[in-house]
Amino acid sequence: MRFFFWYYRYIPLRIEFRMKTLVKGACPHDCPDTCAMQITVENDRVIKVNGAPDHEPTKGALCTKVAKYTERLYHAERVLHPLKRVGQKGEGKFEQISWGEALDTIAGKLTEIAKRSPESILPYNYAGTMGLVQADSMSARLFHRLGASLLGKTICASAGSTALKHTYGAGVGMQMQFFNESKLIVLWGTNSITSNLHLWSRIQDAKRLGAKVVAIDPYRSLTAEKCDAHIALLPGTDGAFALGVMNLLIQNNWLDHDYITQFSVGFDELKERAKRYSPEVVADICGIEAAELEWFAKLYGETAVIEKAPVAIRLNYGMQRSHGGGQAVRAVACLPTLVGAWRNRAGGLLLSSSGFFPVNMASLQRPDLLPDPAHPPRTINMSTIGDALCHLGDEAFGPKVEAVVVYNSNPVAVAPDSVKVAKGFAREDLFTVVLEHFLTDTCDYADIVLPATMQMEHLDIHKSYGHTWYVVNEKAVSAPGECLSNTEIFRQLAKKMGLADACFTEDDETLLAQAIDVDHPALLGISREQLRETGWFQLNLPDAPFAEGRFYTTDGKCHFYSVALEKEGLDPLPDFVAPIESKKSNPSLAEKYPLAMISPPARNFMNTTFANIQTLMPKPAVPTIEIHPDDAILRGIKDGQQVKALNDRGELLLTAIVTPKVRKGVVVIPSIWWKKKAPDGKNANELTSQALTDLGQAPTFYDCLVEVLPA
Ligand SMILES: Nc1nc2c(c(=O)[nH]1)N[C@H]1C(S)=C(S)[C@@H](COP(=O)(O)OP(=O)(O)OC[C@H]3O[C@@H](n4cnc5c(=O)[nH]c(N)nc54)[C@H](O)[C@@H]3O)O[C@H]1N2
Ligand SMILES: Nc1nc2c(c(=O)[nH]1)N[C@H]1C(S)=C(S)[C@@H](COP(=O)(O)OP(=O)(O)OC[C@H]3O[C@@H](n4cnc5c(=O)[nH]c(N)nc54)[C@H](O)[C@@H]3O)O[C@H]1N2
Ligand SMILES: [Mo]
Repeated sequence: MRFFFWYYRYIPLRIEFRMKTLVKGACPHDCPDTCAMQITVENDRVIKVNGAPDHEPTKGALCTKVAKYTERLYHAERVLHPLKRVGQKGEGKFEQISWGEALDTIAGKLTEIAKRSPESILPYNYAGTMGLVQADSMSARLFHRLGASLLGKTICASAGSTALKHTYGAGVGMQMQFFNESKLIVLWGTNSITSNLHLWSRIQDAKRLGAKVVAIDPYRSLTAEKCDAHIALLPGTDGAFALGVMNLLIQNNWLDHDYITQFSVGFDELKERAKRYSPEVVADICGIEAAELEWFAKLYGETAVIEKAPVAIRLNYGMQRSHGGGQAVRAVACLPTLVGAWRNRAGGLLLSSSGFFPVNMASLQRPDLLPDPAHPPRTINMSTIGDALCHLGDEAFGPKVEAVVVYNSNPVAVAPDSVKVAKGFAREDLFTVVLEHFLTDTCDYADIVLPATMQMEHLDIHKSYGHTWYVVNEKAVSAPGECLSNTEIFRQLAKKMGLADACFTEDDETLLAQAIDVDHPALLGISREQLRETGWFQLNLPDAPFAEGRFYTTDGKCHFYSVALEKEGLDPLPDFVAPIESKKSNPSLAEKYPLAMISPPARNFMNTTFANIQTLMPKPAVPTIEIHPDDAILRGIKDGQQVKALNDRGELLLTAIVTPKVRKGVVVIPSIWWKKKAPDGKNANELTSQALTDLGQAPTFYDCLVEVLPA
């Protein structure tokens, strides 16, 4: 809905020329906050982007990146026309072509491959926009209809989401608006100020009301710095820490026996398992003092059980990017159940809220269009795209990939083991199409680049993984140049390919209506019209959804012991699963490459999005690596010096920042840079591996040993 007001309200004669419109938007980016935006439009141009003041999670504030959205929207380097490659793959040389030529070329190529070997076509997409309409609706229908390979969408959260599924039944937890009432908040593997700003403001409210805040993170992040305590364990050792806490909770009887008996499964088995993790064992694995663990367990246990005060854990994805990330999330997820923290709305754990949303994915994506839905095509894991594109095909793998269509993602920069990814995309016999806003590292390998609309130029609706409101995004302005929305591009492509199914003509309004199931109890009392009028809708949920069990598992209980995992031949109990690359688990590798590298988000980037906006560049605008003073001295590295980080997969140039903010033995590369913006055309993923996690087949970005040397 649009609201009109006068620019010069006392000069009504000029209203026709000076009318401003306020349009309701949703921030499209891959962030838990999913802000409601207020877009100010004048003469079909966005002149300002604000946070909606009356949307509870947003509270009128946006992060620095999105507050500057007009710089991204009206950027001089935006892709405005279809392009075809004229240089070598990777060179990034293009010339403008017409939509007709672009669609004819793509339709011809995909039709020919689909006839012969449909699984040789691969869509590659992620969360460049999280909108239910623009992310993967019309596109999924088209690829399903062709029988293309399916994509395993694992690159971000699947270790954690699989872990939660096997513990709580779904990606559900406590609600962000109650964190301000918590008395103890644990920020576990998350840098809230960077990646979850609107939760941070609640945490500050809680602090003012006397809450203690503890960070568990190998790095003294901006957030950790502002906490009351910081436990700097080694990367990938959280599972051991959580089991150590459990062991002490049990030994000291800091437990809510009633809650455990009524609402959990497998306490006795868990108790046995936890016994293996004495403070000494944990201290050794995590590289901390036993006293740190003892202090933390006492604080958590006593606050919850003796004081009966609400204790909250904000778990985020940092800790699940190591090989044992899945079981580590399971271990942490058991803690609030042991102390009965769920009884209070300000207690429990939040990793993701996305499981609360009743989204109608089947309507949007139409898997029934598959040639044989009972025998779906193979799934290619996006986290091992390097190996997949380099594979020439065999019995086990199936046919080699011959065409890849990329949208809402930048795999050449974000996928692990980048040398292989680039090598795969450089294959001369691979046909690559990229739908984009900018000429990213991935576009450089494309045969055809298609100009896509940005959020203010199309319609959408969003769920959130950090709060429980649907947020609608109305189209605010016309698209520039020849840009088309993702949905429109796939509609036109389907038409060119002669796909006659009626679903390929459905417009965005229809898709939006299909996305949400207004008859679901969580949406009780809302109509689609009202949703559009207000711009957002808070799901109907109890304040404390698990106060009396009612987890999303089949029996409504929290599964310490998971029969489902056991049936898959996996460990039914949470455990510490060591990193693949660490001093303890792989001493010979550590001899060559002794430093554990993590590459978490830089504050002003959103993955690689915004990493081409001049005013958001860090100062100095060069990729950096943070290293502990002791590790630096050992290597003769001085602050500000050029260094190279390397391992068997590759090497890259960085500027060293010598700082005690990283613990000894760890280095931090704030990410994710556009490779081509770096002096050597590389980023942190030159060093990361394609190894996967224990659960969920997710990448292990932070399970990566390197050496750092003066350049
Ligand atoms: N500004 C900004 N915001 C973002 C993003 C962005 O790129 N920029 N990315 C978005 C996306 S896609 C996601 S998935 C989320 C990610 O959200 P988070 O998972 O909260 O990511 P970070 O804020 O980097 O916090 C991760 C923290 O985990 C720490 N860490 C690394 N390894 C370990 C470990 O083994 N154990 C523990 N305990 N801590 C560890 C890192 O040092 C870092 O401080 O953020 C989203 N929000
Ligand atoms: N080393 C290292 N690597 C990482 C991570 C890390 O912490 N360290 N984090 C990982 C994580 S958590 C994630 S989620 C992934 C993220 O990886 P990606 O999902 O690839 O995220 P982005 O790099 O932001 O790329 C999204 C692209 O989509 C485009 N886009 C946005 N909206 C639209 C649209 O409406 N239409 C079209 N056609 N395009 C659009 C943007 O311009 C942008 O180029 O990266 C992973 N890679
Ligand atoms: Mo992510």
